[in-house]
Amino acid sequence: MYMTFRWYGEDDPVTLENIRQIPTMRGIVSAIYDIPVGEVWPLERIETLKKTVEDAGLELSVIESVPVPEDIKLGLDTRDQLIENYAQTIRNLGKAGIETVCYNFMPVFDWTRSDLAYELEDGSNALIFDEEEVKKMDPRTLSLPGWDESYSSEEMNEIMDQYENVSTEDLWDNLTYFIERIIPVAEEAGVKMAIHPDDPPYSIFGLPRIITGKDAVERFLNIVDSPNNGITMCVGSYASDPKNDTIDILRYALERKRVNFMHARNIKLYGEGRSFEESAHPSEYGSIDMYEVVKALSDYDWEGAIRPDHGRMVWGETGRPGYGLYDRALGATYLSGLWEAARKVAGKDYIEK
Ligand SMILES: [Mn+2]
Repeated sequence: MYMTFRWYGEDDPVTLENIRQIPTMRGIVSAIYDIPVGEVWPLERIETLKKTVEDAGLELSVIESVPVPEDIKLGLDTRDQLIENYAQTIRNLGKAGIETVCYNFMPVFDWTRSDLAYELEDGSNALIFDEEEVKKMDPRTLSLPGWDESYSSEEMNEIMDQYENVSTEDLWDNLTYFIERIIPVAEEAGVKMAIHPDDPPYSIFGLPRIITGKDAVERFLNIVDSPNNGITMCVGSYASDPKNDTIDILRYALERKRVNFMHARNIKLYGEGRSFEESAHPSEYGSIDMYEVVKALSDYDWEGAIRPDHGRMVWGETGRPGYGLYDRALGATYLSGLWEAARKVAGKDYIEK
C-alpha cells in the first residue's frame, strides 16, 4: 500500500506543502470542483491539476470523485448523453495517466451526519451520526449538516418526489446500466473504477441505498467482472452498520483483487442501534480493529492507494469538517506504522511507490 491524502484544491486551507511534510506521504486524492456535475472534464484541466500536485513533490494518485448525475441514478432518458460525458471524462483521466477513480451511487445525499462538530471526551470535535436525531430530520424542510445546499427547497422536493418511484431494485438496474457502459471505457483508458459504499450503509430519508455490505459487494462485482470494476473499501462506512463484518468484506474483496482504493477511518458505535461517532484512527478508540485492516492488506501484498479518511478537529484547528490537517496526519502515520509492523512480522518488503 502507499499513503495518500485528500486535498480540496487551491481553496483548501490545508496546503500541498503541509501534506508533503507528513511522514510517508506519497500521493494526493483530489478532483476538479468547479465543473458542473455531468459535464466533461477537459484534458487540460486534469493536466493542470496533475502538474500542480507534482510540482509540490507528490503524485496525483486518485480522483475522488467524478460525481454521477442524479439523472443516471434515476434512470431518466437524459442518462445516455450524461453517460457519454462521463465516459469522455474517464478517457481524459486515462490520457493524463490517472489510475484510479472513486465514485458513489447514493441518491441525492452522499454522506450524512447529525452533527459535524460534536465534542468528544478529550475536547476534540468530530462528526457523529445519531440515529434518533437523523430520524427526526426531513431534508424537504431543513438543510442537513454539511449538505452543500446546491438544491433550492423546490428542487429538493422535486428530486425527492422523483425517487419515490425508484425502488432498491430499480437503483440496482440503473447502476448496472451505468457500469456496463463505463467499465469497458475504463478498461480501454487504463482507469480502475472504485465505488464507495453508501455512508451510512442503509436507507435514510426513505431513499434507496444499495452498496451496503458483503452481499452487495458480491452482487456488484459480478455485474461486470473486471479488475477495472472494483470498490473503495471505506472501512468506516461499512462498519457503521453493526451487521457488517468489515474485515470479512475487506478480505473477500482482496481475494477477488477488486479493492481499488482504501479509506481508513475508525468509528465508535454507541447506543442500541446504529449511532456512531467518528473516532481517532487507532483501534482502541473505535469499533474497528485497524491492525486487522492493515494486516489484511499486507497478507494480500496490496499495492494500492490508501488514505486516512475523516479526522477529528484537534489543537484548535478550524476548517472543513472531517478534513483538517492534524488528525488526518496522525491517522496517516499510524496506518503507516501498522503497515511497517505487519510487513516486518511477515518478513516481507515494505511495498511503496
Ligand atoms: Mn470513505
